[in-house]
Amino acid sequence: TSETVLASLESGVLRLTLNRPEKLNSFNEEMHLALRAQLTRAHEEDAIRAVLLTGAGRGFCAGQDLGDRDPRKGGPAPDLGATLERFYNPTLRLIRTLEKPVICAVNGVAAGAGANIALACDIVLAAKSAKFIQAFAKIGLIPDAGGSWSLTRILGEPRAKALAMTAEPLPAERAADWGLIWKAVDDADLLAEATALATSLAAGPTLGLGLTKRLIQSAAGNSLDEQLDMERDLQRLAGRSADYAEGVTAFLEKRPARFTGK
Ligand code: T3D
Repeated sequence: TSETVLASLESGVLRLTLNRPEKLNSFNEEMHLALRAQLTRAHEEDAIRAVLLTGAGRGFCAGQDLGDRDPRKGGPAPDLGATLERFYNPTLRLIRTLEKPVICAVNGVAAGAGANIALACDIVLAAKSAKFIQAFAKIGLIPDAGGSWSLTRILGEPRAKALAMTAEPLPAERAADWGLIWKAVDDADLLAEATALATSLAAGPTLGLGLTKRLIQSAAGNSLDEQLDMERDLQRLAGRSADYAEGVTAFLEKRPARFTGK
């Protein structure tokens, strides 16, 4: 366990709080490994049926801790390709391949890889005061942590390029208007609203929600025929789940469904 990521499990929701507030929750190696360990746990434990990711203090995450990249300390230039492969890319893949809902509550500024980790989550809520900043251009880097992929797919090239090249902060409400996130909410309501959403999803048909995630993430890379085949195959799986039987029974008995996630 590490203090850099606070973890608690309640009502099926694994709440993960990035916790280096004095550095706006920027990533050092310890926080990377702690987050990865928790996401791995979310893959493995059946009791975890949703993940809620947020940040401690006034920021969500300011990306890489640049104190760990200080060129004035001397030595050869770092191999940032290697650090992406070792630290950021596994985290991105763990979020995208987790077949359970991942909710992100962006409580404040989300910059660099911090912004793009938020955008990799399934449902993103942001405090109205939060901003998304593709900060990379300010320090001569390129958008990473999946940002070049997600921004382009969600927003298209014109907005993706302008955000990435100018590093202009994108306020939460505009991010919601552009369809980059699910919604912007009043700061005071963010955590309660995100927790309620995560709790409700954690009580949902986890297997079906996981297959839904897989299906929707495949759509952009598939033809309609491929996607129809995939819908057929995954609906076959969903149709064999206990939660489908329970959902239909509950409907016919005019009562709320009691899903087990299987
Ligand atoms: O290296 C690799 O492995 C490759 C991967 C790269 C991925 C990346 O994410 S590259 C992008 C790195 N991130 C940035 O460039 C963002 C840097 N931060 C900022 O531009 C600003 O802090 C913000 C716009 C995010 C917020 O501004 P503001 O004015 O609200 O806060 P602040 O005063 O700048 O920051 C508060 C404190 O957090 C401050 O410390 P201090 O002066 O109070 O002791 C600041 O230095 C610290 N902080 C913020 N971001 C980082 C950071 N310290 C280290 N690294 C940071 N990224």
